[in-house]
Formats: sequence, C-alpha cells, structure tokens
Amino acid sequence: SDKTVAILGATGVVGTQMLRCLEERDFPVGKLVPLASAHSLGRTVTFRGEEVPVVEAAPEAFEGVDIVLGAAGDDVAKVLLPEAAARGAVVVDNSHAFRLDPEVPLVIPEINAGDIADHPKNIIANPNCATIIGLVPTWPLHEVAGVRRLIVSTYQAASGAGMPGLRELEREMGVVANGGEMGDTAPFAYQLAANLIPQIGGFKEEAYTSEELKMQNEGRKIMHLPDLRVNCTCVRVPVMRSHSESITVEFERPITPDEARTALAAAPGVKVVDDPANLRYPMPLETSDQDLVYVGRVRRDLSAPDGVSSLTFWCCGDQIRKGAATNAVQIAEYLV
Ligand code: 2RA
Repeated sequence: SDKTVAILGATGVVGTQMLRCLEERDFPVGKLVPLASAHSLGRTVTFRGEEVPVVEAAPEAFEGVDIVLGAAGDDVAKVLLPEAAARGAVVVDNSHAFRLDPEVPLVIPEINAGDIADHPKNIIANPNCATIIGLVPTWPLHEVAGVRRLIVSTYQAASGAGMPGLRELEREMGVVANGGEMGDTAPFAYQLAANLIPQIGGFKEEAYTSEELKMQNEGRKIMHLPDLRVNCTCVRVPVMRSHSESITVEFERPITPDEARTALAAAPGVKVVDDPANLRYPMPLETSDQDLVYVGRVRRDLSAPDGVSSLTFWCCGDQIRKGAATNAVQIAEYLV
C-alpha cells in the first residue's frame, strides 16, 4: 500500500537524486514530505510532475511518516532521525551517524539484504559511497574464493562533497581553461582542477583519514568478516560524479582472472567491461548517471608472494546514485 515518505535533505544533491530514484522505480509513495533546513523554506521540489513545497525539518514534521530517507549530514541525522523513529517511521539514513551502531543494520542489498529485517531502532544505515562501489564487485569474488585482505586506492568524484563540490570543480575548470583568479577553493582544502587531493575527511589513528577507515570498518560489518584486513587510500580527483577504485584482493583460495570475470558477469549490480585488446575498461564518464558498478582490468597480482592467491581489478560507479540515493531506495523497497 502507498506510503508517506519523507526525505530529510530533499534539496541537496543526494536528496534530489532520491526523488528521481523514487520516480524511476515507481516506489509506492502516497504522500511526499520533502524536509530541509529553514534556509530552504519557500522552495519546492518536483516530484511526479508536481511542485511540492519544502517543509522545515523538525521532530513534529515526522508525524504520520512511514519511511524516511536521510540525506542530511551526520549532525542533523543524529538529532532528527531518532525523533522520526520514535514516531514510528522506519529510517534509511545515508549519513555516517549510525553506520557502526551494533543495533543498526548497514546494508548493500546485493550483499546483505538479510540484515534489513532486524532494525530494533527503526534505523537502517546506508554505507559510505566508496564502500558501496568497492564492495559490490568484491562480494561475488568473496563468494568464490573467500576475501582475506583488501588494498584499495580510491579516485573520488567532486560530487562526494555535495552540490558545493560539483559547483566548485566546474568553476575551477573554467579558471584553469580561461585564466583568472582561482580564489577560495572551498569545500576543498586546495584547488582540485588539474590536481589530486589525498585527503577525504579528517585524519584519525595511524595517519589514516575517516574516509579510509570507513572501508575497513563498514566492510567488516556488511560482509560479516570481522577479521577482514583493509588498507585504503582515499583521494579526491577532478571528476564530477563517479568514484573509481583500484582494488587488490587477497583470497583464502585460488581464483583466476577468468573465474573472477565469470563470477562478476553473473553478479547483481555489476557490469564487466574488460577487453584490453580493444581498449575497453570502465571510465567515470561512462558510469555516471546509471546504477551499475563497472568492473575491468581484472588481472593476477604479480606482486603476490608464492602461494598467496591475489587479484587486482578496477571499478567505477556513480557516487550519487549507487553510491548513495539508489542504494538507499533499494533498501527502502524491502520495507514496503
Ligand atoms: C565523499 N564519501 O566522497 C564522502 C562523502 N560522500 O566526500
């Protein structure tokens, strides 16, 4: 039956994409409640051809809401989403606020949809975008040969910093192309155009960033592999909205590149583009604005010690869609 669906952060880049996903997937929305902060008041969002006025995000706004899609930052999520849950809504939250809470399932439907049902706090967490895009292709390989260790380098799009990130990269590319003052580069610490920034999030233990530690901590929870070893380096790159990742996987059991490609081709949410003879491999320009994770450059890890089974692959996926909005709506589909 139709549901009353609220989107917290409805005017942001992820919130806006959630509206598109609800439309495309014909989600049973009886009533839409687009929530945003006070400075978005007076705005409307377009949904199924109608202009729906934005409502100020406040605890009472969740009265009568069945499902909440959280697309706001950690601080707002921490304060408001438990208020929604307390009023009987089930929340799918894209922030990091509840991801590691043992009473909150952290879900990529292609991997652990079975975890959705047990949500005692009425909150289900959507993983970090880089985690989703890296694990969707890793999981089918785990099912064949048992994953023991991941060495990951990410190439993360500007959209990970939201609409401000997208707008700043566009602006900077214009300055690089046409000259002029580069000026303030917020939300990035440094100029991103024609550059790479090896920092996403704050620095934590052992000089790893919060973004890099997410891959390890979220990966262990999603794949139910508490001993999984992950070494991750997260880099911001001058790309608009697709994240790319180079991943080396150490396995418990032997697996050849052909066996890996066969498993990947059969895996949900994955598209194999791996034909070096014809210069075919995944690139961000072709993975943007669609929901699959493209995988290619699958090859044996020639650096692996004797007797160690290890492969390397490259993958690209849309950060706003599968990395955030689509994955959240896919989780919500299990709630209706
Ligand atoms: C980023 N994953 O790319 C973080 C948050 N979306 O900035």
